[in-house]
Amino acid sequence: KVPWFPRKIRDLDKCQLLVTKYDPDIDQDHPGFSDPEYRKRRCFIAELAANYKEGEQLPRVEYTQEEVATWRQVYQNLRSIYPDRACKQFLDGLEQLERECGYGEDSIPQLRDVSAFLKEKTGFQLRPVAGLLSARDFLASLAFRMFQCTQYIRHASAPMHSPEPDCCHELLGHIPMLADKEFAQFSQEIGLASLGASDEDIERLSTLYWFTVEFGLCKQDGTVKAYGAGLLSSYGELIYALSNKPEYKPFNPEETAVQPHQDQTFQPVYFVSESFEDAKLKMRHYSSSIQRPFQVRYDPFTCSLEVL
Ligand code: H2B
Ligand code: FE
Repeated sequence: KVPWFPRKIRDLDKCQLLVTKYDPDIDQDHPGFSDPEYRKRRCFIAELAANYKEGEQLPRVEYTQEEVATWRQVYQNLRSIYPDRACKQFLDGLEQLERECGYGEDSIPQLRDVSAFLKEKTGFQLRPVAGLLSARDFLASLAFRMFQCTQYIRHASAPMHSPEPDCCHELLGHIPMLADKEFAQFSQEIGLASLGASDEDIERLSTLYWFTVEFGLCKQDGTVKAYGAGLLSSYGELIYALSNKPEYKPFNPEETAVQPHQDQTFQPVYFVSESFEDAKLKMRHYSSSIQRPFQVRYDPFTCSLEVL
């Protein structure tokens, strides 16, 4: 039996299954666990996402001075090491965001503005999400060029690390890459491959997503650069990943899909692609090997899927 999957963009309102992991209300090790103010704030922002319905204006959040101070620290630190370590698509996207979308250290960009920016560049759009989503729901939204984005920020006591996605991770790690046409297509294709797939195939696609979109490295002009959002939003891991201390393996979906991984500390191994083009072609080949009793095609005019 084929698991349910969204057919039209409105169905993404039903793709909101949260995974309770690193929850500041439950997890005693969360940096915000013993800060009732922070937990209240998180609940408020989570409510905005929970009440959001497809087609509505994205909620704006009035960030506090303390939140902006955290953002500033993250922005300054990372911005200073991007030029040597980030791939050129990322740097190009970030520069455009700085010029055209108000990116900078002085304010946290609003999802509404960023979504409008991306829509013009690659057709990607954003919707707010309350926290960590199930892999199936998260990947399904990519099929529609929709990126589910958290809107809260990490706790001020730990600006350099967040155990869960937060707006620094989304806005600095993911968004500049989603402004690149080829990367946008790569992301959507992973999403399309996930629709109606078995739990085992979702697990493998999720691992591939992890070692590419989150922690991927690629060759550019003879050196290795980062394109993964988990790297581009973590000062410590971005330096570590390119330090020659970890293990490097060539990106090869069959092998990468079954590589064990964890999210507690830095990755012990990273996968290096020859180029985006190469990663995309290899992923496409892998995806076509996933057994499904139907084919899907995305219709950009209606933002819906044709199931053949
Ligand atoms: N949920 C949210 N909110 N953001 C993510 O970046 C994210 C997610 N990534 N759920 C997913 C899981 C990813 O790690 C893969 C697909 O499992
Ligand atoms: Fe992410």
